[in-house]
Amino acid sequence: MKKIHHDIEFTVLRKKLKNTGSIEEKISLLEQLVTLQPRNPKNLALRRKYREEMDTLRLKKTSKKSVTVSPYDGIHYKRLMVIIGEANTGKSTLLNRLTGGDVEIKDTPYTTYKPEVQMMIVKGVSIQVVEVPALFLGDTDTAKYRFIRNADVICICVKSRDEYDSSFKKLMKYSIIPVNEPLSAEKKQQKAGTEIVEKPAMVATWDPNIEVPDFIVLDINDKDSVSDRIYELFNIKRIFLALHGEIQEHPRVFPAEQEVTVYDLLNSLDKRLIKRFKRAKIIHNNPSVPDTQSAGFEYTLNDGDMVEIISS
Ligand SMILES: Nc1nc2c(ncn2[C@@H]2O[C@H](COP(=O)(O)OP(=O)(O)OP(=O)(O)O)[C@@H](O)[C@H]2O)c(=O)[nH]1
Ligand SMILES: [Mg+2]
Repeated sequence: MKKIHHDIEFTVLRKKLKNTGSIEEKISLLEQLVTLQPRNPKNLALRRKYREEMDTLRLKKTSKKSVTVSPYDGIHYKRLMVIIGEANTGKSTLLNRLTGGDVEIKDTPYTTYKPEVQMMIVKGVSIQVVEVPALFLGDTDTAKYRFIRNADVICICVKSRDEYDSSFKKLMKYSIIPVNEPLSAEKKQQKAGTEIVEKPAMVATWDPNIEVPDFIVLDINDKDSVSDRIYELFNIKRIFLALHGEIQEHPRVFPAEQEVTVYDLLNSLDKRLIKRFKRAKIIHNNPSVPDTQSAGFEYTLNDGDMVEIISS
């Protein structure tokens, strides 16, 4: 008798479920439905379906709760440079110069109100460049500073020496210390947790008279000098590859301090290349060594070298 009662109860709840629109009520009805033990095979099949529906709705409800609102969340990168500074310091101007972007530039401060994401190619290496909305006094946007902590290189735009000092203080508050040099291998390991992180940095300005102790200060309009400095601060090594006689446009990138042999290169590409390897033809970037040279597995590659793999 009890089981028959469950079938009736099941039908009643099922009708209620059909007529409700709210997620909470639906979940509550489904929770009751799945605990019933109907005998009718049709109801049993339905119960299975309801169990799945309940899981889906629960998931929907929790994921709605944990929705993140930081505009920085969706920005993924391998190499990231951020342009930061107070309002109206030429951040967008520099971003557009470097990347060919078309970000809005205006006399009024705080024109850039959300992170502007662009891409630049330096010596064949792609780098994501993001203008972070202006830093300001009393700024409590922790997502913004967390994003800066995760950057590889920062460029601080300033209109005056004082502005550099106040930007520096704001960074310090979040334990970010700009440094005028690339990071050592050891320091690269520093994770963006709560501890102090050092960031290779440069200062960019319109005013040629501004000096910042210990820092290279560059002209915002001098795209080439800024690009060169960016490359230095990333501290990387590029190996260009030629496969089937064609040089690939984008090089493989390694940390500058890492020793990269022909073997390491093949290993990072496709292990099958190791098996078929006969020799490598190296075309040097370095003018002091003979132009082309034949090399084996152990040969150590330098920044800018081009490698053609001869395989069987
Ligand atoms: N002093 C000086 N100002 C310039 C020069 N070139 C442009 N500006 C002005 O600087 C203003 C700000 O430039 P933006 O590149 O928008 O500066 P921003 O730092 O991105 O500004 P926000 O996004 O508002 O924080 C612009 O209105 C330009 O007119 C220059 O060579 N010297
Ligand atoms: Mg701007």
